[in-house]
Amino acid sequence: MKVEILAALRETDGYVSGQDLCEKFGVSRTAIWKAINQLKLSGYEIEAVQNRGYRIVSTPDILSENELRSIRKTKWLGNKIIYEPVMVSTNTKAMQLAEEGVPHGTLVVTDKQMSGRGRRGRKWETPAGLAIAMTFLLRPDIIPNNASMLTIVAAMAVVKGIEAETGLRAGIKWPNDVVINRKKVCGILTEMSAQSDYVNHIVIGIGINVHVNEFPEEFQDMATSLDSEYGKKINRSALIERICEFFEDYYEVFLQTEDLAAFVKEYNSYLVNLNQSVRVLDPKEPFEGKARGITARGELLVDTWESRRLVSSGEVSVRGLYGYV
Ligand code: BT5
Repeated sequence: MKVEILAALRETDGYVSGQDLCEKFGVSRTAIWKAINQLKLSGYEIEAVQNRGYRIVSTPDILSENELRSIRKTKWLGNKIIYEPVMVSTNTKAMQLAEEGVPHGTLVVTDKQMSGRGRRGRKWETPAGLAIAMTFLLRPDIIPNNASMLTIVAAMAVVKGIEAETGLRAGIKWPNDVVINRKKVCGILTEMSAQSDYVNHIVIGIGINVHVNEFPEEFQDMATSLDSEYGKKINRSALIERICEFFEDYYEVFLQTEDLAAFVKEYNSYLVNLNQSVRVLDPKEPFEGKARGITARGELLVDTWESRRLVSSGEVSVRGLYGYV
């Protein structure tokens, strides 16, 4: 009932009378009063005024299943929400849950990852209470080769979510880093369980530095957080909800063609590498050139002095010639 009470209080800017809440949920005034007190104990500031009722004054920046459910506007993403304060990794958890049969659209969220993962065995830092670490579990009917394009779909949803929530215009460093002022604010890791021609499930993990203000030395020059770029505190649940809404819409568009044809233009408008000199860290043969945007399959077009090359995301990283971007 706490979820429903929160949602009811949010429906209006003014007060909701205790009587209305009793009638709506078919419970006693005492039951409502108890639920409101529990919400207060979890950090919600709720004002109670005689003869007027209850009003929500402020929402704490806590991640919880109740909070996420009470603000949820999506159709299917987050139909099931798994929240735990600490997880090894939301991607690992989502993979396990997928094997256990949890439905398409499940959202896995934590406050702290003990062993968050980046690509190719790298680490991802998620300090307690300061970041977003979440994973979408999907069971799409697509061919496995097309799955990596979903990383790009997710990166766009993150950029749009950040913009909607803060007005900040983030960019994307191909393929999966969301950056602000040339520093990384978000990383995305897509993993899959598949047969040769059939996807069992895909998990898309998104890590965002929200309030983090200290980073390990090895990447402190390359990393930033939303709060420090925005200059104000951002509510993590609200941002999660925004990103989910954008992802859901984009994902449905993606499924129509199973490629990024509909997104190329918009993605390229976010691409911080566009028309920049880049170094392609191909393990076999690194090379340099000018990045010219992505193809409908998500590959990066790079013009070298002699030819145009297509770079696919599985194999390589791209760096600016003089730094991370
Ligand atoms: C990524 O890898 O950027 C993908 C990160 C995905 C993290 C999410 S969190 C939820 C889900 N569960 C998981 O276990 N993972 C996903 P990559 O492009 O390989 O970048 C990794 C590199 O980024 C590291 O080697 C560090 O240099 C740097 N890094 C690590 N933590 C960072 C942070 N919090 N902010 C900025 N950079 C970071």
